[in-house]
Amino acid sequence: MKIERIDLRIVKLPMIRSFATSSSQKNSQTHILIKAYADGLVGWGEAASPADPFYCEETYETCWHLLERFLGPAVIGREWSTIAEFKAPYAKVKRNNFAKAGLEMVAWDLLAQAEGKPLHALLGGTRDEILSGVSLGIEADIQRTFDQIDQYVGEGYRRVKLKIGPGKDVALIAQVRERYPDLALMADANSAYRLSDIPVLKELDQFGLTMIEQPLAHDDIIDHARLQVELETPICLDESIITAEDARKALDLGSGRVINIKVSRVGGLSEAIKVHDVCRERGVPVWAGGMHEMGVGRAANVALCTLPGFSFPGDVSGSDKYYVEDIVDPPIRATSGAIAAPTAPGLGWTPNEARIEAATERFAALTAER
Ligand code: OSB
Ligand code: MG
Repeated sequence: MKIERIDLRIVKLPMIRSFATSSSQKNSQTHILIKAYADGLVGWGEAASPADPFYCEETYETCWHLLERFLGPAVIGREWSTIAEFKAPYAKVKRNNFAKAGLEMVAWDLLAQAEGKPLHALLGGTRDEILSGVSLGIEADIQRTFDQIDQYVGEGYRRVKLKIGPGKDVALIAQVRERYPDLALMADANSAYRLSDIPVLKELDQFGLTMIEQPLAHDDIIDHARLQVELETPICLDESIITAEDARKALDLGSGRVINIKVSRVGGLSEAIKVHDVCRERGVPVWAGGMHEMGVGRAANVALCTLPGFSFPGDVSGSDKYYVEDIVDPPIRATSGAIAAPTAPGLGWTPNEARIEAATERFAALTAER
């Protein structure tokens, strides 16, 4: 297989509703869609970096720079037949994982199409449907949170994740738990607390949360281990886990009991599988996080969730949870809180080129001659 040309597009889509975390607020998403031409096939990928460097250090502008200047040129015109061979020419590029994840996704899509298999089959998936939850942003008014929970639980989603932060935590969770005593509920702090907040975090123990995601610093696994011994609620790590080695070290230290695996954060599906495998060897459950991916990136998330270690519902919801109109056909649908793994070769959903074109803010074609 040889990639002859790569089209990069910055694509902006309005969201169904604005989404706030302890670190950012958004009513649209701007991601990079990557389309590559190889051996008569066309593969797609998505770099789902947020617009601002508040979740991690990347933005869509840094992803654009990496893809246009380094990652794209490194792979164009090179022969490869495995994902390891595809990645080798850019192995010396440090981090920039959202950009790498988007490019690697293209290679997986191409490989799956060449083999005539859906992506999940290529990854070693063992389920034909995946369990789906929803992640809800911080709202100014509790009624808006209740309305969303009513809607999504009514649609069958299997668990609800609420964003929390200092001052928007114990009282919020208490009200939600009182109204929904049996709901599978968890909280995500996006690294908003410090060890000195242990008293507040311990108060959350009374609400039977399935887990609390990334309470402490984005780059920490030491303090999380100190916190975990103080809490009954399992800690789930998100921002702190960038590689499978990070996962191994965190589990050795006892920094958490669950890991959220994001394809973007770890630099692609191949590293995501490694994180899954490290956790599975130790009997540690994982689930797939999301970055409000458009249909291309979410198709990759769906494929990942078919692996056997994905025992909790993920933040991989239907297209209509995120976007007025997604860029794939048909839209990704969750029915009774489950998304069926597709049977078509490759990513399994078809990018709608007219809709993508209409939402494109910047375009560049990379070829060997450039
Ligand atoms: O921390 O998991 C997170 C969205 C943007 C940035 C960080 C996070 C999130 C989500 C949304 O929680 C997950 C999704 O539904 O895609
Ligand atoms: Mg998170």
